[in-house]
Amino acid sequence: MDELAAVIAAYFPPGQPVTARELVGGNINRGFVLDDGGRPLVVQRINPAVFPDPHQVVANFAVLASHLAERDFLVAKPVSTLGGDDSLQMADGALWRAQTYIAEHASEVTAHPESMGMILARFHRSTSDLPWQKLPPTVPGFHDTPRYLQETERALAEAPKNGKEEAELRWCHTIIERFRPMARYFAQAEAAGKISRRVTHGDPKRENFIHADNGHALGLFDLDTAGPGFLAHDLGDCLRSLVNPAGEEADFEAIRFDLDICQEFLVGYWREYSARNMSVTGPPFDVFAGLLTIAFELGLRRLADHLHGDRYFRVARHGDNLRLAMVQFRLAKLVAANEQKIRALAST
Ligand code: GN1
Ligand code: MG
Repeated sequence: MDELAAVIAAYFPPGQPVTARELVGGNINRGFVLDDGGRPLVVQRINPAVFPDPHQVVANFAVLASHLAERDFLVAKPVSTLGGDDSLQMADGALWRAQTYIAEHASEVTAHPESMGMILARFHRSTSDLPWQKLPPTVPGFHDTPRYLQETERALAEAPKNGKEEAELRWCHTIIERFRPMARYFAQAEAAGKISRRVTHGDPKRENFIHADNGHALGLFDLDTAGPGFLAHDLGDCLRSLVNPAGEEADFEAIRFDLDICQEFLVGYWREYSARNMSVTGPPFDVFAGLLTIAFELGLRRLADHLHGDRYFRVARHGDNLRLAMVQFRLAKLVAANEQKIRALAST
């Protein structure tokens, strides 16, 4: 890949050979760990099909990383090119940026939900004094559930009938019918003045936690979608990823909902939240609604992308986005079936 050679030349002095290892797991940006035997770097190509202004991603990262570092919250730090630039622009419009490398232990250790709850609460506490206006949105309409619903329904209506996916698409349709009322829940709460925007992480899934060797969470990766949002969305996004221990890539049949994990996470979150007397604006966090909405929304986003020909989420083969949509829809059903238990946990 010629582009990668140009990136290496921009960040490493000539002389030492540099090894490159591709990071797996990112759905949007391609990333590599580059190492010349000194200090490894993570470089990423910001996908302009998803982030219309990749420079905004770089700018937000600088603002948030320095804000968090001043509060001793562990995040990677931006790294400039040898020439002192914050990113590297390619002739075709793509933008590469670099950050310090922090080892990813998450897949090798048993995750510790209570510590993840504490870390997410610390992130929220640490950003409670950062005005959200300092982090303009990097993905237009991110977490605008009614918009995703509309786009998905339009794509479904235009999908060829009697295709080989007919049974799957019909099943998705019944799920959408069932959960459609949820799509407006947060928009209505905001319009009614019940919740307000603040800085959120935007993607606090299991894979985005930095872990110690013993499995305890220490900090967060991936500030690309950090910006104005609702706390309940962050809580819901984190929980949707944690309460399904099989993972979002697992087979449909393997998906389950683990109430104990949900409880452990919330114990950690509330402990950190109340111990530090965090000041937040807005009403009580609706954990159940956040969890259900985000699982449903991610299902909609995957399904729409499948029907549009996989333009947003990187997948190995066509069909994967449909399968991953069905995983989220199944999770949404399991969450709904556990509503009373989740509400009981969230209110203790
Ligand atoms: C995407 O690229 P990645 O894996 O960090 C997506 C998130 C989803 C996530 C699901 C910009 O994140 O919203 O929750 O996939 N990011 C964007 O795994 O859409
Ligand atoms: Mg992300």
